[in-house]
Amino acid sequence: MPSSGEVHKRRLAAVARGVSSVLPAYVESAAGGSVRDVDGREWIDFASGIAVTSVGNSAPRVVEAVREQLERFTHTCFMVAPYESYVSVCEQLIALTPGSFEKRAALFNSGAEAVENAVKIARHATGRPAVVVFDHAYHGRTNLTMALTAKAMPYKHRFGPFAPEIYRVPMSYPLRDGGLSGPDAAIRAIDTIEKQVGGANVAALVIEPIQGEGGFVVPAPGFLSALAAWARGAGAVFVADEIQTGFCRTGSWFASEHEGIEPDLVTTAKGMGGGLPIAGVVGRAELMDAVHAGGLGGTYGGNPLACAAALAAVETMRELDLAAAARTLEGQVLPALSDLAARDPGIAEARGRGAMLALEFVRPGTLDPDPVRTAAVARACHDAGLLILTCGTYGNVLRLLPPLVIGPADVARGLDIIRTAVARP
Ligand code: PLZ
Repeated sequence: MPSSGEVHKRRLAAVARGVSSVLPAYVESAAGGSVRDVDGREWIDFASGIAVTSVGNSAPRVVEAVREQLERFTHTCFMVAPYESYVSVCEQLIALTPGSFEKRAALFNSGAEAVENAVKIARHATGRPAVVVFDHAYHGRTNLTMALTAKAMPYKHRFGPFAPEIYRVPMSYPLRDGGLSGPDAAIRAIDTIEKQVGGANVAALVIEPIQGEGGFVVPAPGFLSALAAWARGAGAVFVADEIQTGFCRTGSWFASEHEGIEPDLVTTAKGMGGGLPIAGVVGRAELMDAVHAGGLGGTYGGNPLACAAALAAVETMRELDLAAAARTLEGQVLPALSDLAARDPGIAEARGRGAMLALEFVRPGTLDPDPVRTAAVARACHDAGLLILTCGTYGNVLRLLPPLVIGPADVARGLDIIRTAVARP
């Protein structure tokens, strides 16, 4: 096998520069909680391929289910010749998402595609144009989802013009909005919507219950429920983007549950597929079924291999109770992060839920973001054998997304590496 250095040289001449990587190393194999490169170097995995391999890499049930499906048939297109596993995945989405009302679901390939379809459905069902999104939001890289995404660099810079009828309103970000309460932050957002958009024009309000790329921002309690109540009153569709937070990541099947909200539509992807690309939109039957036959779809949406993987991933989550595993991870990791934050004036806060946890770096004594130190800490972790990511509008958040099956010893080693990296001058 060629070395990482050799592959990297070929990459520079073959792969577009716009697609970049965190590690300069090339993967040979990966397992429950670690990633190994072609040179035999190993990293503890606190990234899960950006919150995807919650059941671990090559989880036994996923491998077995995909192999079995691979041998039966690989692709017929659900819109041409349908198959049972697609229906089963939709049944699982209906059963697992909050809300006991009648639901329908549809499957797609990526998170961005799911969000686009949720917007299509909401616009079609309401006959309204406007979509409301939030500061620090991330919803994807396609033209519509770039417009929904807040951060210009690197996601939007020089990629416009963007889709119209997208309106951005203030988020609840307790560290950065003076500790505004959830209900007060909701009033601020709703006031902006009513003044600048008009409730009657809003097709959908799209929000991540805990923001991912934007900085692992956990809104103050009461924010999401107040927005959901407003949407209900205004006849707007409340869409929870649970692409990063869903499927046990935050310690329950969906993060909406922590706030007791029942979104009209939920978008899912990432952890759902156990490593294979699959996404879904699930929600109120009257909204989903408003769309005419043939109005939703795509060649690969709910591909049989991806459906087999998703069913096996859900089974694994149930069998191993990975929601409980995420809560256990929170119990092991959050106190350690909080301890670091308490002792380091350059760390403003440790926060998050379940196995979606973060540290936000600032210049000591201020709330000024410190992306330079954040990047240096992440790099020191990589050099010491821990694969970890940053995020945030200001690039100043170190985020932890371990596979939910990671063992406590690997977690402890990962935390030691973070402590050492943070302690460096
Ligand atoms: N909605 C909440 O987190 C994907 C993006 C990585 P796709 N987040 C990782 C990057 O830099 O491209 C995401 C998300 C939320 C939507 C998406 C989009 O999902 O599967 O990447 O299209």
